[in-house]
Amino acid sequence: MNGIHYRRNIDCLTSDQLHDLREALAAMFELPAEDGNSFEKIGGLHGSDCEHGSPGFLTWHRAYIDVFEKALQCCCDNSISLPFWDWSSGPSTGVPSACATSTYVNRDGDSVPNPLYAGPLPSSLGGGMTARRSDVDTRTYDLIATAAQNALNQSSFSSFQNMLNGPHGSVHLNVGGQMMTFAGAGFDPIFYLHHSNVDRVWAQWQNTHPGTLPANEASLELEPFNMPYSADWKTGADFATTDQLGYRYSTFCYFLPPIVWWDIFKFRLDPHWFKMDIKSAKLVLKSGSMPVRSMEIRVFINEPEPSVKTPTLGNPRFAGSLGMFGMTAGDEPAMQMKRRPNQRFDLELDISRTLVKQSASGEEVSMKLVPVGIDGQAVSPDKVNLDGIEILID
Ligand SMILES: [Cu+2]
Repeated sequence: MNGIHYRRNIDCLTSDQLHDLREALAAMFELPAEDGNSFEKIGGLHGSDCEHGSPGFLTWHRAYIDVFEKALQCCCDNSISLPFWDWSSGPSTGVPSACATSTYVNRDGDSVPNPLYAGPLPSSLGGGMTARRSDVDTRTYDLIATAAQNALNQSSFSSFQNMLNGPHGSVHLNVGGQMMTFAGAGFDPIFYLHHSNVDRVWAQWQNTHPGTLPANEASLELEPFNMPYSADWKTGADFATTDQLGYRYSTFCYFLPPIVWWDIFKFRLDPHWFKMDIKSAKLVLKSGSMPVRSMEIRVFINEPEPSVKTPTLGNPRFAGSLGMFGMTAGDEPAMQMKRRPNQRFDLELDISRTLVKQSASGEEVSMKLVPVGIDGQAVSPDKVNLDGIEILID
């Protein structure tokens, strides 16, 4: 297995990641039905074989979206991971904005159909595109989130599975249209983001309830997922953990809009996160170009008024610094650099220790980034070339 990839909240994807996803999905739409990676082929598996009861609800769907994710990777870009639609953490406005508009502006600046909005239906279901309902009071999603949180508190696997099944079904009904039936659901692209979240909630539950699957789940044969080069079906045990399949979920991610990068920003961590083993908490500074100017970016957590003068050594609220080694040391003109297409300059800082020490469950955490020049003076934010800042907690 070549490492673990992370599935992220669709609301936290960068515009590049969202373009990659939409392009891969649109390419799957175009593949002929007999191609095993086609949207038509995979979308149709749900109606013929899905398991929605106990045993099998969680394992079958983990297997199903794994096939879907591999098809996205196969047809386009093997760095893609299937994102999730988080309807389980709390106040939500329903369908994520990336899925809610019929068109989007592509990389060339053209307005084109949004493949996250509707998928093509096979002729057996009447052809055309999927459609959703628009008459839903989005406050319903608050009740769905509460029900999912209640499921996370169940100690037995079967109660957890049965209790998650209800809010999962409510999401199908609230999205409406093809999502309301077994035969149609797999053709609405939002299905895969929805079930990615079902699977994520299960992974969350597994983190707090370590142990093996109940025997009737582990031995259940999961048609139509066959063992490689074999006529045998895979079983629940083949899908017991996300690690064995090569992925994890980003438990928390926070994508900052540019205006707040240099202010103190506040966020609240999911209380469930504190019950888990913390694998990592990272701050990622993203840039599509090499830094022009050398500087250091210092990161403070819960420090009341951080500035270039705030002590770093021995300060428990100093999370670390990112050194940006650039082309110039100050204001002198920068040399011209050759750029490779798609080359990125992203820096990551591990903030786990400081974050754990400085925050408590459910409390607000404040963070501030302070750019400091090589002369120790403050650098004005417009001299820092960044195109995104992300906090990822896994
Ligand atoms: Cu479902």
